[in-house]
Amino acid sequence: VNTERKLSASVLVIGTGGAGLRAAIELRQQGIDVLAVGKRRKYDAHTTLAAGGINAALGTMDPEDSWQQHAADTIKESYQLADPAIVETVARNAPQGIRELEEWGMPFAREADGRISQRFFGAHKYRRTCFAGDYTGLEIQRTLLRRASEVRVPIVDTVYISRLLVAEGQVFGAYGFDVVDGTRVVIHADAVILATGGHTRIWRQTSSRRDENTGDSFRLAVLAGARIRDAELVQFHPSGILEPADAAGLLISEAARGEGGILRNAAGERFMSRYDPERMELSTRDRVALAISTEISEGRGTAKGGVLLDLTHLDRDVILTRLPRVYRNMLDVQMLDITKDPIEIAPTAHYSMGGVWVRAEDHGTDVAGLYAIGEASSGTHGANRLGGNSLAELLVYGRIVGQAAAAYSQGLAAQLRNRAAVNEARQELDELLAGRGYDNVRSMQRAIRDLMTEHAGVIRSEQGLGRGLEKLAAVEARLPDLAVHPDIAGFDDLAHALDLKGSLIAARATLESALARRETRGAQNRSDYPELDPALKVNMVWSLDGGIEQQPVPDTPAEIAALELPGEDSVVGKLVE
Ligand code: FUM
Repeated sequence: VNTERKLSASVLVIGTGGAGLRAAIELRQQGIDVLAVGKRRKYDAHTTLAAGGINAALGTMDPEDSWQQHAADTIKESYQLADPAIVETVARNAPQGIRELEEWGMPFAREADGRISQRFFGAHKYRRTCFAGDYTGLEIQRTLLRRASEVRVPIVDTVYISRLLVAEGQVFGAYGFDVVDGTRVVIHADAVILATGGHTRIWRQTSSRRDENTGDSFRLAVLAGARIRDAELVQFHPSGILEPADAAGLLISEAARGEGGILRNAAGERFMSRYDPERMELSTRDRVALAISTEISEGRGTAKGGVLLDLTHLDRDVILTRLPRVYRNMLDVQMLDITKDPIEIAPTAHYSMGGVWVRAEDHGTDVAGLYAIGEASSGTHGANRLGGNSLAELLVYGRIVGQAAAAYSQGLAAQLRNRAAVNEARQELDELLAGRGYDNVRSMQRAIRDLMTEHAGVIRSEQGLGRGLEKLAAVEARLPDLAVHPDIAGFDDLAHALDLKGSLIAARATLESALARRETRGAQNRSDYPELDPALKVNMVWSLDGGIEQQPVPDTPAEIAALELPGEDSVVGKLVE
């Protein structure tokens, strides 16, 4: 253990995607000593995949828009499960987030007169989605990295954090290792910000790449004593590609429908007219995803098990300037020219709307000094996320959490250290590396992805979820036989073993919470409970040993509720089979 490297910072940020970077920038701007660490290269963070846009009520295209309307649309489409205080904070402050990005050089698409362009995304009353082609996340990541470098944020993007260091309910740092050479790292910090993403890689058809969104946040948080809110509320984006197998689930941005793309079944029928005749392809994501699943399961899908997204009627220039990534990706992975042929798609696990339980005011958790932001956190999206809201959320709360962690660090009377907590973290890695097992991570991850796809996909039932839990227990039982073999190439194998442990916890939290939510609401479609239950306007709050607590969601302020678009929070049109 003499090779352990000791690092320290006032605030440690874990995760170097958009959320982590925005928080770290804020901390540096406040003059705080910060360190940002990540398990994948900073130019390749998952944020770079965010495509179609970021929401803010700027009113550049539709001057009637307001932050209050943005909040009302978000709460309405969350099926009343979003925390109104969090939503208000995001909607009210999103325009400031956009202005900051502009100042830092973000190349937003603009109208001829210089206004920032805003386009329609599903279920928004007005055009409020700002964008940079369909590379919005990539440009945001580049912009934040430039700014981080200007304000001198130290970033180490080869460190895998295996444990948060906690004693007496207070965090004091984290433990991990360098994925290249295996050097152990003890990082002491007053406060820690978790920006470690979600858990959508535990489904087979997913818009997350290998080794990202593997449930790291769930594991780090619950082992530290924090809780998870609404793990079951996972957004299935309507459009992921079907093949090739190693790209299954790759996202086709909602911008494709925002720009006029049409969905058809194998018979050529524009089927959304049967599910949401008013909003059609721009209905809410949960409805479009379920409509597609229903078409497929009722035999109206294509032979490969998808439906068709047709852009061939769009102007070629629109495709090349506003959907360049979709155009290029489809040529790259399928040799398909989307100006000439439709794309075969099916729903893809896309976003963890639940995550670590956080307070509305500062995204603090149950553990003193521990904060969570971005996809790792929860409370903004409820049971159905509006596309474009997650990028807005990470900018707004990145700033707020940075300020809160700075204040916490500065107000701390004494710095905590605890040898037992460090020893426990050290021992976990020692044991994994000493293992003499014969089982392997990849096949266990595959087993998790298979069972989640089969039993916790777009449509769920008590029987299926129960079967999923049985299969999960069988995978958990294999863990003692896990083989971990770092090799000349590096310590990826150890990282993957820890990813697997995170995925096991995330899968359990998801299955148990989905079982407990006996209703159909947003992304949770229960074939055995096909109605929304007003008594379940609650968050399912899951902890490692404590099971699930149902927490009522606070009421929406009257000013915002009055702006919600008419229509019951009903399941009409969802056709759950
Ligand atoms: O479809 C998309 O471009 C995704 C956007 C989002 O999930 O926010």
